[in-house]
Amino acid sequence: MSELWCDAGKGYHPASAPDYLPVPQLRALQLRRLKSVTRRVYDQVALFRERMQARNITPDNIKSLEDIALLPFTQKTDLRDTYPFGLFASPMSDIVRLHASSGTTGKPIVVAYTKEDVEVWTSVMIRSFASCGLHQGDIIQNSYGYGLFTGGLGAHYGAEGLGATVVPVSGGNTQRQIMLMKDFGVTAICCTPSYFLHILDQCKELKVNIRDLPLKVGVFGAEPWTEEMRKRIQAESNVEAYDIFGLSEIIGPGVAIECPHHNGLHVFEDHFYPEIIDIETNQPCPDGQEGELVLTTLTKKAMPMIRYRTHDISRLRTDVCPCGRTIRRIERIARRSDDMLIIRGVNLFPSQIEAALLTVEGTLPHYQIVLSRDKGLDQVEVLVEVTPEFFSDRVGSLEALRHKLSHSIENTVGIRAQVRLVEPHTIQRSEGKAKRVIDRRNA
Ligand code: DLL
Repeated sequence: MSELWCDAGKGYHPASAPDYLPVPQLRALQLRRLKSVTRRVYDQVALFRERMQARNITPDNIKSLEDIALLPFTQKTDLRDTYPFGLFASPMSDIVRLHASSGTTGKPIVVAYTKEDVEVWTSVMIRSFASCGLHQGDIIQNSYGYGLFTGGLGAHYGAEGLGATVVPVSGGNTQRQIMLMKDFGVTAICCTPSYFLHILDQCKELKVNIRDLPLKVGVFGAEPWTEEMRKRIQAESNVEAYDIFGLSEIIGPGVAIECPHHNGLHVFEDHFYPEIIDIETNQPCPDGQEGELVLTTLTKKAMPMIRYRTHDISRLRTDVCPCGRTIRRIERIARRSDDMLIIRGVNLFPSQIEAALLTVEGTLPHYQIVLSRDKGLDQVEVLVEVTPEFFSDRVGSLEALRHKLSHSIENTVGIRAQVRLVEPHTIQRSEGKAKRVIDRRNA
């Protein structure tokens, strides 16, 4: 891609990155690209053309960035309905990669990349790693799954492009991961936050003191996690935990990442245009208001997405970040609109339970929420692992801890949940995205 600013393989030069473009220049670039992507989908993809025609608009109607609101939304169901290749805007001969995301039901959704798309993806991952302070000379263990999941290859290309050394270990075989970390002098790790917790656990079992290793940065994402979880991770290791966000439909990892100030995730908005919309009205929200994140790919060739509804809940921050990046930030994504559990009329998100549990001392950061129905009434049971000391202690202290947790949940979410304290390693560990909720209500 001619506008690629980074010199793959030769390291990273932050000052030349689009992260720091003066805002008027950035907006002008976005508008140019929005016009061009709108033209591309109108000409190449029947679904987009028909939807625009139904609204009586053509690409010529896009005269300002605000005009994006004229364009129709795209949903996950659109990808399912056009499975596998119906939204492609490039001929198959130009497509160099396919990825797929396993849906919970039925067919997966398929995403495609041209050579230029892979270059853009690499460039946003280079910018992501650079934002975490990584550079040539770092040894990056990539424990995101390789394969159809975008995490593995996305991080891999970015780490190589940065000029760092990649250890492409993928997920699983945790003991070997720890051995490699130790023997290779790994300085950074990429994985889901829940998998990193598992690695921390295993280090203890193997009597490896993670603080003795040169590991200093964790690039954690692909699932919601809380500030409380970050505190736990950082308290147990010397790792500075960075939140990275992305989704297959848009590109994979590298849509947004934290900088060292950890006050929101900078969106690479020269490629991915963010909007927040009100879930009730579907209208754009003013900056700062919470709503659903909607993303438009400004440069994707193979499979552009127009106003894709992520279902991820966030808000856009426009206050200046001390790091100097001019690209806007989204607040960390702690929940999805479709993650919401309605329990006895109360709305509840798994991340609220996580926050409530982890503020209480004695808990381990491993939990699971089990929903069931008794005589027509929804019941919530929260399983949480507690430190071995509590189990070896008197029964009284276990009971006191249970009460504390129950109160903490009630104070945070407003419902009374059954808390079951379980021994360490009782809850199944995941190598990728953790399964936090087991819903047995319709069993
Ligand atoms: O999870 C891409 C990715 C890989 C991101 C590695 C970061 C690191 P999908 O499998 O398509 O893609 O899942 C996308 O995961 O809509 C969010 O709901 C959730 N998600 C991803 N990153 C975060 C994060 C990859 N940092 C879906 N915080 C998204 C919260 C996240 N949720």
